[in-house]
Amino acid sequence: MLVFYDFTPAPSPRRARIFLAEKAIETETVQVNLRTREQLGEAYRAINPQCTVPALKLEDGTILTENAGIFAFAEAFRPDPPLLGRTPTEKGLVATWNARIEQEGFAAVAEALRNSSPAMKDRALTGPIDYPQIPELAERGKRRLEAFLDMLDARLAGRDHVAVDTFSLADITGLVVVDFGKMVKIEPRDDHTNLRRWHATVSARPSVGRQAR
Ligand SMILES: N[C@@H](CCC(=O)N[C@@H](CS)C(=O)NCC(=O)O)C(=O)O
Repeated sequence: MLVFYDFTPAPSPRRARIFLAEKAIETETVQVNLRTREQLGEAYRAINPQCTVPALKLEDGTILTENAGIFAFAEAFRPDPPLLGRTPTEKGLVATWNARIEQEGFAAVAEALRNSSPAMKDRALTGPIDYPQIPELAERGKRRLEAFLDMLDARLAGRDHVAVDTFSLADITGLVVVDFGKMVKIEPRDDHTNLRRWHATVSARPSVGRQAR
């Protein structure tokens, strides 16, 4: 049995949960409580020295400690439905849009939240080393997130999915980032009509519906 190291309220493991659910890949789940800093304790460090979730332990004991590794494994392990693109061009587009959403969206929310939340004092970055918060980065992160939502709304004009014509990893990452933005009180505006339409559709998928957010 695969073992999935999770923390249900956190956005990064949510991406993996949705991906695995789309593929109907079953796992045992171990919760790692980030609120009590269990990720920094000795037991979890032995699983993932980078002290982050998600992680996925495979049947042969191999441990994948990055979402990117989990997605690559799951797509090869169970190719259907394809979530990383069907053709060379589609694979290129899905990887491109996923990277943009990570860099322009996910990183912006993380920057805003981790540099402002009192609960994350000295935890401005993930990992075993403590880093102090920089309030200016929180403000910059919020501005970047607003620009990201504008960009994604424009991309979704006349489209049902972010990267290609079918649901893909880029939609999963986009959905998780839009929901993560609520943590810094930034949500799609009323005039982000494309983004709102897409968000409602992807949120209704069974793989997403049963995930906590
Ligand atoms: N590169 C990682 C990032 C994972 C990540 O940032 N996880 C966060 C939860 S969303 C975490 O484990 N945080 C631990 C901490 O804040 O110390 C991936 O996407 O796999």
